[in-house]
Amino acid sequence: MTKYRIEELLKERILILDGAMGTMIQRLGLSETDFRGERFRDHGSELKGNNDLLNLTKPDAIIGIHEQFLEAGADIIETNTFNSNRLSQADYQTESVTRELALRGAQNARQAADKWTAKTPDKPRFVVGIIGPTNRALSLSPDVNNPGFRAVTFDEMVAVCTENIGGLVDGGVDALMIETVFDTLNCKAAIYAVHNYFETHGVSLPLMISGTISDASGRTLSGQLPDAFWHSVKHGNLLSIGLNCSLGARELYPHIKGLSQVATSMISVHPNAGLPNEFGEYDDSPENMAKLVSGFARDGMVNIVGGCCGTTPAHIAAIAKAVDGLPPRVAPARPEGTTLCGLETLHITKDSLFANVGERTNVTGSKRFARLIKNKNYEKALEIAQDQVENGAQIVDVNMDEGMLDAKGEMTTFLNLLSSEPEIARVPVMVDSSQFDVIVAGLKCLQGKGIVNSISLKEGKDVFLRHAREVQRLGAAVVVMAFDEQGQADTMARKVEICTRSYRILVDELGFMPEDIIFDANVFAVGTGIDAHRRYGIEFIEAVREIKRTLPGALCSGGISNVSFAFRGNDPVREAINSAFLYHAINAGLDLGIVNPGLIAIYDEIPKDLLEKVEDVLLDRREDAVERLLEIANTVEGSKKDATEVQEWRSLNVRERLTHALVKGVANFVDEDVQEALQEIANPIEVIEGPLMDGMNKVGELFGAGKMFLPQVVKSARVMKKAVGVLLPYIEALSSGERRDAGTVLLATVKGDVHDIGKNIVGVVLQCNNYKVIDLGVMVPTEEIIRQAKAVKADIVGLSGLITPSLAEMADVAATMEKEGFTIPLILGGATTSKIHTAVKIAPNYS
Ligand code: THG
Repeated sequence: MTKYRIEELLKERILILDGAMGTMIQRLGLSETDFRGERFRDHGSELKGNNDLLNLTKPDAIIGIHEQFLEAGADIIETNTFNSNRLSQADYQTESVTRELALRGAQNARQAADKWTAKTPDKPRFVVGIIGPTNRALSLSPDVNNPGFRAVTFDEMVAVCTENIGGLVDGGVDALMIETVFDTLNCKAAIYAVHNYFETHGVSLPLMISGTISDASGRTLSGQLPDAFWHSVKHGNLLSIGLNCSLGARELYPHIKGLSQVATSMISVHPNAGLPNEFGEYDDSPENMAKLVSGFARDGMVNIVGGCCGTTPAHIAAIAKAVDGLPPRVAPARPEGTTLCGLETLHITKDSLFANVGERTNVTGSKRFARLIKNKNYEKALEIAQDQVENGAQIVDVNMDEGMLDAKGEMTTFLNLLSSEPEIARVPVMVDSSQFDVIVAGLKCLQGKGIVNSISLKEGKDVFLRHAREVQRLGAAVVVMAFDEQGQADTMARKVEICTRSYRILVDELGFMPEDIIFDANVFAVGTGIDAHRRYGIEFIEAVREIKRTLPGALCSGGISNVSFAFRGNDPVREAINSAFLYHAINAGLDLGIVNPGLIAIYDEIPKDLLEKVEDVLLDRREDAVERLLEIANTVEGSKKDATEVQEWRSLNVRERLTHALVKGVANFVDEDVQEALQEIANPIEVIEGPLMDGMNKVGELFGAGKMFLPQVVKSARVMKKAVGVLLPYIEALSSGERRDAGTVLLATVKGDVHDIGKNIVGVVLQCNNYKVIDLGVMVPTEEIIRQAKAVKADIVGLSGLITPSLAEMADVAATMEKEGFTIPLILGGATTSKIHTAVKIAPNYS
């Protein structure tokens, strides 16, 4: 059911947005006196260039421009309010008229639109109120020496937007558009302001968002990829999302395509008239631009099209004509699973096994992190976050709850610093605190879609609802603990009861997306010697199974290291308990877990006698389980165990040692072992194809069976890379002899994916076999692969990817190759690829 007229029309056809206001105003050649009018004759500072001021001082000029665009065929016109906010008006010392600028801007556009609706009643015209990005960024520091500094706060930005929104709504706009978003956090503040305004004023209008891409990196100024941008703002209940400005239509194509594939709202695009020439002018002709923009429509990617900088009524008329009769894009269905993001996206689906959350950036969970924060050594504290990400953490948990710390201040400082580290900010953040105001402070620093850890019914339903609503407005997923007015649940029945009640409240009363709910059924310590604790492991695992079965869409998580608290000080035993627990919990359906990513033993590698005793405790299998584990716990004590174990595996033969090093991710003996293997095998390629691939196959097998986790695989891959590095000079020496040309292979890791170790190894092997390999690197968009495949006359294209969304990218490359008339082989590889998926989903795209 549609709520607004504009929504109805968007189902029928592509709507036309107007062109650039700024360029049109420039053409009028107005003077300082014109800008001032009577009212600002004696204003203290220069006013020329304050285009929004013309809403008051030259309304007829503005209405005239609106009319020209309406005449050209625009269905939707944008108010002249790009800078009608206090921060931008401060440049002209005209802050005091901010609200009036927005109000009059809306009224001027309204007047023009109504006049044209009356003229052409079969073609109603709409006014969209423009909320500009302001001149400050919430995710970026203006001071290079102080990356944690911010020139504005989230709450200030909300207040600034609210004033703007109030004027626009009172002026009678039909919709709002948060435009030219260069920093997603600014946009999230604007969304917050819009929804808050609607709620407090009892109004509701469609909301549109249009971001801008800064440069060839294809990212926003604050570093996000377009799909991450969508997932960060989708909570805004949007009529449309799109891109405008910065680049011309040609350069925007792949980014609009990316957005179009993920966004379930309408898609808009209003590009510049090309890229600026050396004089800073936009000179793409109406015909050329119309051809490009109608190409978007022909490819089924857009619902709303128009122009930005440099576009005139002639451009809009040409675009309107070119898309006339072309069908509007049909949005994809909402995908199954949960998508979170930092600068890049993380999808958690039924098939994604398990996502690990790094626990180390927690002042109560790590003495070292606590000490660094207390000493304000943020640089080293950030390294802990970075180490976790390097070790495979897909999310980082941040907790600053400590009596002696200003938790709110530390959370803000640390998260602001973290946003300036692209290697860490890649991943989503889990804001962990028992104080809700600390959580809110944390969310106000995140441009991506993060996770709140946690809320619960502990203080009753009203508080729960209030907290949940705030989380929803700030666009985060939420961990809900199995905790209610009666306390923390420790039996399966109570855990399920509380989670079910929480689910019903969130979904039924607040319209919470089930996939944004993550239940934590409480991981408590086992092996404490207290009888009441004996079933803690089982109760958790069974609760997970039941929650996953009965509460559709919701995820399950847990603090894994809690389970082994009773064995503090004995890391090998803790590692074994944690890993065995994780293994069983994942089999029961656990989707994510808070872990120490550098310290998870491989389930299959836990010594059998230890595993048996650990599982006796975890699964409560024997009366004397704890005593028996304690008995052997002393014999597997830390240093002793490590020393003997080291000697043991070092006495294996060289092939077995290499396999062991790969599976365990031990890099320190790689050099000598590879050299020794080379003595034995002589041919470096056979070293790769023999013992090294044997090891990697074992890793693949264990990973596939859920007995190894991503952090461990990443470590293995690193060992492999090191081993290949040792062999490379030998391989090069080999192949420098006479060389037959076997053909050219173009390799790339597809867009959205950064994993390349496997692909690099394949490249080396191919080169050894006399292929010329051209490696395009990681995150390569379809267009680039196609362009290069043509340019280098590739004989084979090889695509690589490790994560689930890469599969869809591969299908896209295949379909595009078909469209472009390629007939050469396409080969695929990577952890998530499979024979069946390739046969069913990819092969049909490419004949
Ligand atoms: N559920 C949810 N959130 C949580 C937890 C949970 N957050 C915190 C915690 N539990 C998960 N994080 C940790 C972090 C560290 C440890 C355990 C759980 C840990 N630390 C070592 C110790 O205390 O022995 C510290 C050693 C050191 O100082 O380095 O075990 O359950 N939603």
